[in-house]
Amino acid sequence: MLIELPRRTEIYGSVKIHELQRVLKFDSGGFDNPRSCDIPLEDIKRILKRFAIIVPIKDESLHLLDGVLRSIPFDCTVIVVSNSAREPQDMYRMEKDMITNIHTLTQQEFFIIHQKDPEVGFAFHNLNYDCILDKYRLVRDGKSEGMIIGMLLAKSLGKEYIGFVDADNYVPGSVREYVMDYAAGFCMSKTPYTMVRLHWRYKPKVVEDRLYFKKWGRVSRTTNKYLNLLLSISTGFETGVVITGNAGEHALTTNLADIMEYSTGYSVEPYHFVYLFDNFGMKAEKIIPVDAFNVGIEIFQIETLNPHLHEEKGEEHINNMLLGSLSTIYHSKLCDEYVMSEVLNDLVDILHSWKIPPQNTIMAPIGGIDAAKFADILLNRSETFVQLRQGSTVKGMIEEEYLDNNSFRVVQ
Ligand SMILES: Nc1nc2c(ncn2[C@@H]2O[C@H](COP(=O)(O)OP(=O)(O)O)[C@@H](O)[C@H]2O)c(=O)[nH]1
Ligand SMILES: [Mg+2]
Repeated sequence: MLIELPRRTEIYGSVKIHELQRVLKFDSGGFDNPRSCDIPLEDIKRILKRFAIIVPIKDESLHLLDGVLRSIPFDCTVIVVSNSAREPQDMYRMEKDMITNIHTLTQQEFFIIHQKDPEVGFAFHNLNYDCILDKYRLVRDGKSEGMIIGMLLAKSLGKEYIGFVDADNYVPGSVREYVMDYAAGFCMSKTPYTMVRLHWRYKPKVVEDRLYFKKWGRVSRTTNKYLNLLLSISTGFETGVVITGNAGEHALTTNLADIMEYSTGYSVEPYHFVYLFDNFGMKAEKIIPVDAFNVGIEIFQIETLNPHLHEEKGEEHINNMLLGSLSTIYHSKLCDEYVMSEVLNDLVDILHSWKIPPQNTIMAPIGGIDAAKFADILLNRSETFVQLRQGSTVKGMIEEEYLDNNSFRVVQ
């Protein structure tokens, strides 16, 4: 892959944010030049083998999920975390059957789990991670909550890289690109604490019967503006370096995943920045973990060659995302009175009875959770956990199931 080198890098405390890098060619010829970096396919492949791709899903079309799953490179392990309805129609069972079929045909490694499985809640409680649970000791609704389940499973498999792709993508080829772009970012990084965030070249919309290749949405434009403002007021130098504040499509090293905190639902992505600014920036108060402080954290922002075409979820969804995103800004340690009043202006139509944006629930780092034990509890107790491994039997597999279903086990 041929990818542009970043023109500039902003350094904020221990956090390095690289400016946008464009993908120049998917397949390159091995010709380096001073403005770009040529990453051989073998290097990308080496990353893919140590990579888990998590697909969070809630009530999406099976057609879209099918395209997404079939386009994730074979070498990656895929972990689907579903919060789809179980009644009146059991959407989860349909997802599971479809994935099992893909596995049977391709032998790619898949793991599937349902977010509301009581045993997932039990496992978190058992491992002292109650911050993800509701009052019934079930995992709360929310994309971020699903992502954490997936990350623990990835860790239990010893994966070094964890990436996310949404299930509602209309263009399977773009999903393949996202994963390759993540891997390219990891090839360029110089620290074990790395995050790669994608920026769409275009997000096409239908406007008056024509496709309009839009570049920015309302939420991303606003979130980026404020994340840059936090940096600008903190350093005294204006910047526009952040362009991926709401990047649902992102990946990170397991080392970094272990030390991050996670904000609930859709606020998870902008909070990555806020958390890193607050805890690893120039005004950080506590110096833990020391290693990440010393070696530094790198953030790559890569512009995809493919456009991003996904389900439109409507105005209420957009407003919720905006509220969740700007709440992370409002409650950041870096936010001063000027930024607060600007945020309140932007949220004036959305705040309803609240005077200030309600603080998002923040979940603690997952580094302290015993991921092997988490997976073990699911393996032994969960009804929804399915492991579909490459051509091998798995622990406790029932012989008839193996013969009938060609190497998969439904733990029931
Ligand atoms: N596991 C899980 N996935 C979710 C949840 N809510 C949304 N998702 C999935 O997260 C992905 C992104 O959500 P989407 O609504 O498309 O948000 P947007 O693309 O950022 O506007 C999609 O694949 C959703 O199906 C949830 O509560 N749990
Ligand atoms: Mg979407």
